[in-house]
Amino acid sequence: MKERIKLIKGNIVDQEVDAIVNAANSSLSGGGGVDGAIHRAGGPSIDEECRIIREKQGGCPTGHAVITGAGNLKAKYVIHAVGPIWRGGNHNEDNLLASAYIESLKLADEYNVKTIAFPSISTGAYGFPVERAAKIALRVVSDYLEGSNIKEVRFILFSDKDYEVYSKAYEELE
Ligand code: AR6
Repeated sequence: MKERIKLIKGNIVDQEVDAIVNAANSSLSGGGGVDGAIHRAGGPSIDEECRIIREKQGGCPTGHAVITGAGNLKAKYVIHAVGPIWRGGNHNEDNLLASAYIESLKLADEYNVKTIAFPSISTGAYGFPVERAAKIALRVVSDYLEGSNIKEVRFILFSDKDYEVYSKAYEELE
């Protein structure tokens, strides 16, 4: 289902989609990168909802995702996905990254989301090599879409380099 995937160079907070995905951490306590940008643009209600989830279930384990409203953003929801910290590649990082994408998509389907935008999860502060991450992300999303009602998945790439890497992986995707 690669035809339902779009690659866009830009800032995730500007996307007009039903849901945007945050590259969060397991304590859901905010941070830099995508997380900082989303919390800044979305306003305090997102942080407040994250705090309630944290109190209820103690955060969000790596490879999982939780959903909140999107405050002042154009989207309806923010899906907070927790990707793995890169530790050399032999610590289940590939599966945990795949899982972060799949769990986000499952939540999206549950909430009847038709359009969703992902950042390149784990490839910033968490250090996952972007070439490897791009292949995994595009493969699992494309496979997942076969059985899903989601109409469009956007990957929002922040740099020219990341856009090129994802474009190459997209071309190679069957
Ligand atoms: N829109 C789209 N992509 C962006 C944006 C943006 N506004 N800002 C950065 N990127 P990162 P991670 C790119 O570090 O590696 C946070 O502190 C960025 O260039 O945001 O999963 C959290 O709280 C990179 O390519 O996420 C966690 O503690 C990609 O998004 C930790 O960082 C992901 O970079 C998560 O680290």
